[in-house]
Amino acid sequence: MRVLSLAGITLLALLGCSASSNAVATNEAEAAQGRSRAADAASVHAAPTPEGTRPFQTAVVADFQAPWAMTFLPDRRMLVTEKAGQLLLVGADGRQRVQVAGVPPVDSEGQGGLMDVVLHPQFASNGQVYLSASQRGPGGKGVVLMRGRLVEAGGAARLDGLATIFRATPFIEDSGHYSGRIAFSPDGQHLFFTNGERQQFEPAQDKRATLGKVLRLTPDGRPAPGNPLAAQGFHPAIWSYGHRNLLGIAFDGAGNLWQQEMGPRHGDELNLVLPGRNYGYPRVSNGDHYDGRNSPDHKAGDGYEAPKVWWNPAISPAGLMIYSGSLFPQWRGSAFIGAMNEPGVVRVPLNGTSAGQPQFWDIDGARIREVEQGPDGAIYLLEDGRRSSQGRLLRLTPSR
Ligand SMILES: [Ca+2]
Ligand SMILES: [Ca+2]
Repeated sequence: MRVLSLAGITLLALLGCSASSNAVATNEAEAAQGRSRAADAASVHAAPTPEGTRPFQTAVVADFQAPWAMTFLPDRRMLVTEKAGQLLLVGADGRQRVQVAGVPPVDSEGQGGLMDVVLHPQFASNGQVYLSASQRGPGGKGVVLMRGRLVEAGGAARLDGLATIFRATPFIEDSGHYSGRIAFSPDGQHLFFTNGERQQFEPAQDKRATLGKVLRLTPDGRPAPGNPLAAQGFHPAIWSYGHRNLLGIAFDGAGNLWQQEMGPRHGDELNLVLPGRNYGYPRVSNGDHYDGRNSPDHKAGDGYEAPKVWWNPAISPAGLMIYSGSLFPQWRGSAFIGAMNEPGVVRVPLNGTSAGQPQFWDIDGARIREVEQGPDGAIYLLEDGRRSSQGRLLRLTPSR
């Protein structure tokens, strides 16, 4: 039985597809720590769509070693990060690829590595590329934001002047929950950067830590002037807080900011991000702590911002894209989220600031790490490259 929960309404849906009685609910944190816990409910794929009646067909474009994120260049080529630290410039057909030089070593232990890659909104004129990665430094490890200029010459590519422009604080000795997702505001004036709570719980509520937060920065990596909590003694970069492991952030066509995060056990969330709001972790969650402790659920009037959608059992979300293309006109405005524990991809219809019932597709059993919209309107998925997935880049186009 799957509990699908939408903005305050809990739907108990016994969905007609094969239930696995020994399903194991592992969130990425647990996988990294080598432990897992049996699900208390059989794993049932939500809204199963039988093969053959799917609205899309899938083609393999390329394959990678544990890819983490990707973005498209204006000329339709792609930049793809691999967890171990490679940044690859890949041809639009997936065939040619060159390793981009100039990326410093990253700490790829546990959940760490080279993470997100995003272009400056004026990339066509300034060539600026933003990367996030985990690095070692005073106090332990943390996620950092880097920026450099993509330069190509003689068939080679490099990032010129790559510099670290923001560091999460504090650094700690742990290799989990870095988050590290990046999104530019539609006006190009602000860069939103996610910092996970590093499996330390309380930093998500700590005013001075950037951990467990959505940050709003200038394109140069400084705390953006006018952030909503700075006058109350919070770190000046903080936009919202009380988050856990934020592995997707994106603006919709109306300028609303959305974010998804791996919650505690069975508390994965899709949130509408509002300035200055507290999203509750670790005080409240519709999931519960992995050590068995109860976490009070969100309820009206508790002072915490509740998720628009949550998942029980957990899906372990990764990547977030809000579709605006022409190939799937019926899906314009929908959020797409990769899923790793229940491997596949999820579509969440958005209507203004509310969310509808999610739709789930199994993609050959692959854990999906990243979701991207191509310049052609196709939907691109990067497999996680572990367990049931091979690290391939898949292209989804409408079924013929
Ligand atoms: Ca991306
Ligand atoms: Ca709870």
